[in-house]
Amino acid sequence: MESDRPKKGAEMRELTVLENAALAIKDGVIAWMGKDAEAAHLESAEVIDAEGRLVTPGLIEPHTHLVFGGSREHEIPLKLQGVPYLEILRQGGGILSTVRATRNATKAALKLKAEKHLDRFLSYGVTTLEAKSGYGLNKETEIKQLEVVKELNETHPVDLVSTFLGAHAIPEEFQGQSGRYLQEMVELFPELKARGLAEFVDIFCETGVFSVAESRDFLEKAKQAGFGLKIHADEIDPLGGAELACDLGAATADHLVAISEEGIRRLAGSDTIAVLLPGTTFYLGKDVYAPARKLIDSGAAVALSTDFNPGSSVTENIQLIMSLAMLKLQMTPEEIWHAVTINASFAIGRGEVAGQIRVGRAADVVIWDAPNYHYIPYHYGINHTYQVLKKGKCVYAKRIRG
Ligand code: IZC
Ligand code: ZN
Repeated sequence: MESDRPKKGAEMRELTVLENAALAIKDGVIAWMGKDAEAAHLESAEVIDAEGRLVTPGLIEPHTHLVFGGSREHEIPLKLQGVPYLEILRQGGGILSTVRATRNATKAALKLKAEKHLDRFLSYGVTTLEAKSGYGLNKETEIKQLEVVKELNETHPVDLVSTFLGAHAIPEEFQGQSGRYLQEMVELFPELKARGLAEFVDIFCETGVFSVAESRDFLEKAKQAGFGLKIHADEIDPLGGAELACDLGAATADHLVAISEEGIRRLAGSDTIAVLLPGTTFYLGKDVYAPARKLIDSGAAVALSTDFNPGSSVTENIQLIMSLAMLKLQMTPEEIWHAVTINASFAIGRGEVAGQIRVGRAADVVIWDAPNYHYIPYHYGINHTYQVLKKGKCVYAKRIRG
């Protein structure tokens, strides 16, 4: 999948498979790859025999709400009664319920909990992951969340990329005053930049949350302050979030279930990556999924993600998302592998360092308990990882009994 830019449209099906291959790792970096038969000249301190298993780049997860307090299983009865996601939020539940729990949690408790989720992502083959704030909705707690991401990045094997999502909802104390609230969040930009607490700024552009006009103004200020841009766009209602992402040169437009024809055309002609989250559509019980085929067939670059969060997609299993992409988005296995590796890496500003097995790059690779790459989305709902290597070191291994 070697490429210096994301793969767009039909390029997402150009996948090279080396059969009977070997990979040499030196000082955590990929030093050589080729046919096993040609590897005899390599001196090695340690040999890992993959015994015919599939080896791929470590997976890149480009959209998670990793750090939060509490959980929302108490909202299951409302969900089952058919109360929509945005209505639960309007009643002060949903995101706002998680905000209360996150404000009440200590930093140490948040970190311990986020670390558990991160360990689980790693076990599923993720070696680089984006994490958003957005459950503080005040200066102090947003910073507390972002500090957790920064500290975990220093200690945990998974590399983290941090996104400021202070514009995730309007907190109770600012109801009816979204403009004043966004101004508060803009005031955080200098500190976030100075302390390296966020690389990207994101906003939930949706009916009853933030309008397209508010999102444009907020993201323009973020761009001026030097952040990369992301948008929760056209998830539930077709407001024009995808078009806005293109206007602003955003790195990604995420969700896109309700994207317009014009939005598809604009994305296909832009450098903005479409991040699709079919696990969310599944978990919200919707029948209509994002138009992945139209996006790819029009020439857009697509990435995939769990959208891991305590409300609308409660799973760290990115392999399950690969199955949903096959079954519900009609993506081919080749497209799916691009969407969880190279395209996802470019979606979070790591296209130059992660997402590809390439000589000179960090050896972030997964050995799969699977005979070929079609097999992962095919055998669904379980974990296929055999070993996960981060910078050449085994950081996860499947336990077989005992
Ligand atoms: O906590 O519900 N969609 N934000 C926008 C979310 C889902 C996360 C949540
Ligand atoms: Zn999200």
